[in-house]
Amino acid sequence: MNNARIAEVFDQIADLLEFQDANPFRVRAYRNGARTIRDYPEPMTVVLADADRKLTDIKGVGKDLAEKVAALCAGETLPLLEELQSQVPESALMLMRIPGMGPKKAAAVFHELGVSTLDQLREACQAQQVRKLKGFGAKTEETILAGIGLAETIDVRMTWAQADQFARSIKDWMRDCEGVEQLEVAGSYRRGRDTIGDLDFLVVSNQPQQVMDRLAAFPEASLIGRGPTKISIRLADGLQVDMRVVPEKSFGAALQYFTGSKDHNIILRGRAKERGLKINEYGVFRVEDDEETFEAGRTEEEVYATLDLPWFPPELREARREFDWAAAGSLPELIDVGDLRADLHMHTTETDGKATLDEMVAAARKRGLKYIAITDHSKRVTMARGLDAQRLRTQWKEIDKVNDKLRGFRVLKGIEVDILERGGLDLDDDVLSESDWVVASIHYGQNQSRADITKRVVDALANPYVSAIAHPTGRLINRRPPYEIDLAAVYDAARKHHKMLELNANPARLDLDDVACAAAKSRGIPIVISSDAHSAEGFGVLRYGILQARRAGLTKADVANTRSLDAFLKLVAKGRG
Ligand code: DGT
Ligand code: CA
Ligand code: CA
Ligand code: ZN
Repeated sequence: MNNARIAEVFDQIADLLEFQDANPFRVRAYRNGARTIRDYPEPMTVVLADADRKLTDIKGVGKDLAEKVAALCAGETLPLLEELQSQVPESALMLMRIPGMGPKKAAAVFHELGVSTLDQLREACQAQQVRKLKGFGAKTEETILAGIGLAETIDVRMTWAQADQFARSIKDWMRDCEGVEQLEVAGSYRRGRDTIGDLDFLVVSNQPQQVMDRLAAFPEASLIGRGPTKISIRLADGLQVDMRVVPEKSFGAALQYFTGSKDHNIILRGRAKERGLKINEYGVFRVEDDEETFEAGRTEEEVYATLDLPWFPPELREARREFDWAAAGSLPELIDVGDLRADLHMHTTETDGKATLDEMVAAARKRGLKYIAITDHSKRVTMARGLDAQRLRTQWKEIDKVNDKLRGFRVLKGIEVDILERGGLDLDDDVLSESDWVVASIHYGQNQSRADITKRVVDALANPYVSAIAHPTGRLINRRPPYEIDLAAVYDAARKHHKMLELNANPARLDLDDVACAAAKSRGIPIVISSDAHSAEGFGVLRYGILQARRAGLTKADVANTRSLDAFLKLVAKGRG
């Protein structure tokens, strides 16, 4: 039972409670618990095994949640979950995954139209029955109809962060197998894609049977197929794991081949052919008069070298620009997590964060950051008890006091100001002008037209005090598609006003994504990689943001929060005119 799985169970309970119109505070307790545990840097099983620690010492985990975590880790099922599941048909759960739907609306179509499957819902939408329900309308009906397709493909791919937990537990499991000489995870996981279809393990060993037996014995897994040197299993959660066992002399070739991407490999095969060579998972071979001689295979470097290519960081192997860069000798030196000196988007207990200002500062310093910005929500976000001007100014006085005591670290006075549905910002310029840093974001009116949403964001960028747009497309992986937004217009506005765009590092957001970050970079727009932390552990997500930045080809210079405080503030000042 890993943290991702526990979080999923809690989210499921929250969904079911909400479907049944339960007390919102109860729902929120499970949602918050899910987020805390998902973000927590250590497995819950480790905390449980430590006699000196208690689960309830973790902020946001009360007695009730702690008992449930312990039960799940002990392999028990939760009576509450079973009870809720018996009351709601399984197919109805799919309904609430539809973008624009959520548990409340799902309950409405279920109770009032008797709809409990995606197909029935599609029919009801087509018959224009859904728009007649209270709280729905023609527009909502259209959104739902469009979202059904997405819901049907949901959960086919998991986020990188979820797959990472499984990759780690399999690595731990394989560590006890003596036959394993070397082990790597290849595929989309190694390339750092935002979502992962399956995990591809590669093992160097002279004892493939022993290695495969060990994987086959992974707890709760089922066998999909097995050959002389490869095996595929399915984990209890549905994730497929492929493993191939190769001899040492082929390791580099196999790692290269199974890291992909497929499109990158197709280009390599073409280059090999041009040189009278053949490349596959066993190595690079010279082909002469029907005879094949082994040229390279032990390391990826030597495989690439036979094709007159440099070694490519896996994140760049997408057949995008990497071969052009290699030809020009200008492969970018990709950013690393250690390059980050700051984090510029986070929340505290003043709104929906779980750690106080002091605790966030302590955690950031412990991580080695040099400066941070506190950006709690503004008042429009009522669910999070967003700040009005008065409460914000009070928080900033606290920040002044904290800064007075600190050496070599600075807390910037910030705010995540909401971009209102009708356009304009949730706080006036007079209070914004007293800040050090403002990120603006959309939380409401996400179903508006492309023209409306784009205008709201472009206008926000024109406000002199707004320095960056947070999570600019609003996507939530597997939950909500990006809103309709014309990113080209956003880039133009950011460039014109000398503003920055956020790469939100939350593994379910990763927004802007890699492609959009590369587009922003090509227009000279600085990117800020931010955690959007809601707890002291929340900074841990920064590495997921870094992976996407690397896939975008970003260097240290492309990311604003790698700069010294002075250089960063100069950049902010430029945008403030
Ligand atoms: P995923 O699992 O959908 O997230 O994406 P990948 O990239 O991990 O794809 P997967 O697991 O199907 O295969 C792993 C790698 O193996 C892939 O990136 C490249 C290589 N590969 C698989 N099938 C082919 C193929 O038909 N041709 C070539 N050239 N390479 C392949
Ligand atoms: Ca894969
Ligand atoms: Ca695979
Ligand atoms: Zn935020």
